[in-house]
Amino acid sequence: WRGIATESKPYYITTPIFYPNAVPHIGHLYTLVIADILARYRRLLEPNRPVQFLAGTDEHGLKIQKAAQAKCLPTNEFCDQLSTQFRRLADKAQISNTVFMRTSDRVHHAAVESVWNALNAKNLIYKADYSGWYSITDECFYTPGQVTTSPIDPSVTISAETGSVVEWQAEQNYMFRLSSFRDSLLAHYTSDAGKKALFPPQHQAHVVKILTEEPLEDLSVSRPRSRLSWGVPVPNDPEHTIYVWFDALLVYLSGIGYPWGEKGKGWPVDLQIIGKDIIRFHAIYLPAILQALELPLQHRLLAHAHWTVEQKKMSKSVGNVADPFEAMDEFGVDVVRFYLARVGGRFRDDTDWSREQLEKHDREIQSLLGNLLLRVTSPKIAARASGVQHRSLQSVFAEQKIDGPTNERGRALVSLMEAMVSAPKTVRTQMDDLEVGEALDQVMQLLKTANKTFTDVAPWKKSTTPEEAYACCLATLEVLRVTGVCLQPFMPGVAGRLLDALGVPEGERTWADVEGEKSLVWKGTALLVLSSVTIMDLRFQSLAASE
Ligand code: ME8
Repeated sequence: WRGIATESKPYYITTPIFYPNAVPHIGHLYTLVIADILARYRRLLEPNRPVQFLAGTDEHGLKIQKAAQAKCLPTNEFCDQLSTQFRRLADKAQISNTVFMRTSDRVHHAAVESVWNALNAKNLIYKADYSGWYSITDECFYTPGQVTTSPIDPSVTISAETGSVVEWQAEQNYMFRLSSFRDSLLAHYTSDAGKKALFPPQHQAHVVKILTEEPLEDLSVSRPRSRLSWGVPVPNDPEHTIYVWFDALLVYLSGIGYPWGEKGKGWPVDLQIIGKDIIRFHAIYLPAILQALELPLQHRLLAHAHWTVEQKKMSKSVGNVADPFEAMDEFGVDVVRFYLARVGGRFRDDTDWSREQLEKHDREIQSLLGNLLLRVTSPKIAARASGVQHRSLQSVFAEQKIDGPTNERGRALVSLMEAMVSAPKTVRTQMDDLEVGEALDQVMQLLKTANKTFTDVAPWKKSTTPEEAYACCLATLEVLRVTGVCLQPFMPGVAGRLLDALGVPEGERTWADVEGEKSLVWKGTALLVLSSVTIMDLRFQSLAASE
């Protein structure tokens, strides 16, 4: 497929665009937070490379049309009201999206029309009689093999996969020649790059299975206007409206200015975050459309599992939802973000939303992070170490004031320093592998070690030498600086305040400031303290001086 140069293009990351048929719930916040963590991480890693981050609302289709009717509101007004709620959610949760796209926007309509015309010109769209089972909740047709009789009411037919009610419809539709792309999609997903395209890997195998075993039929991409009037009219045939998913998937193009002529401003997408419920649309339909347009495919797709309530998927249609605004008002934005990432960061299993767990995670931040900062900056501790001549950890160790190998306190400090020096690299590797939960685990583990070391070395005790107390404080402050930098993507507020308290300048909070040359380097039994630690040194000095 004709490529667009990807070097030095902005990093492009997206969330799904949500249906504004009801107010947002925790599931939507979760997807936004995961995408935001990865976007913020990318900015830390490559501070000079812009990140384009798209979120938005998917405003067309029968589901929205019906929801507006039920509220006796004009559809556009209904969408305005609810789209605002999704935007407010993103703002409140400190989501750093650079674009918030609504599919009702004229710019988006123009992009959809342009894609339609391009595919039509290639004879990839045709008109045909079509019949199938339509689900308004899922906004898609199912084949007879994909539906079953409802166990509750045998007169009702439901989707076997989602359980939503379906209705038989026979009509004239425009069809997209999806079937022609089966081989090229399969070739993509079995190529070296394509093998890594879906994460977690189980989805890769599943999509390959679908492409290998299921008949990939052409896709109905319009509905008669008599059934669906809320959407983009088919160019030159206003009696038909473009199918909501065909329209919605093109937001990833319209959101960065498609049609863009020769050079895209950021295409292809580097990373898309979606729920596992919409894999088929993103891993099969969108790549087929992109191949039809001769555009490069998305690089990676992260499909996460669901938040549940009593083991049932939290959903606007079911109404079993937890309110993200309430949670953030009560616990604070950072605590909710932390909980979503810590519990939901493995993406593989569904998780029940639990207030108790939220409280537990709130306490975890307090005890591991808040208390450590309080302990290390307490006047009593500062007084103990303040008599030590100001110098780097390296010299304290080098002068053998601390006996690393034989003294228990020395050993504890040495192993804390080792853990601290290796943590950023491990965290980076895990973030690059999209193992967000593992990465956060690693940071919390380092904080645990630091807390334990502080207790073991006990700088407040007379039996601990002033040199040991001094080294313990410096090492702890350095751990706080490193974890503060690493935690910025997860808890921008808490991490920012921590780094402020430590006196770390705004311009020294990138990944390069904690990993590599600028960070501490542990060599044998000597610690080479580079410029970044001097900041901690000075901070500690000024804390001690102010007592
Ligand atoms: O599907 N747990 O919109 P939607 C985790 N408009 N994530 C959840 C969730 C849950 N219980 N419930 C929803 C649509 N989500 C289409 C998308 S994209 C071109 C069009 C999240 O409002 C998750 O990301 O039903 C899921 O994929 C998305 O919200 C579905 O939102």
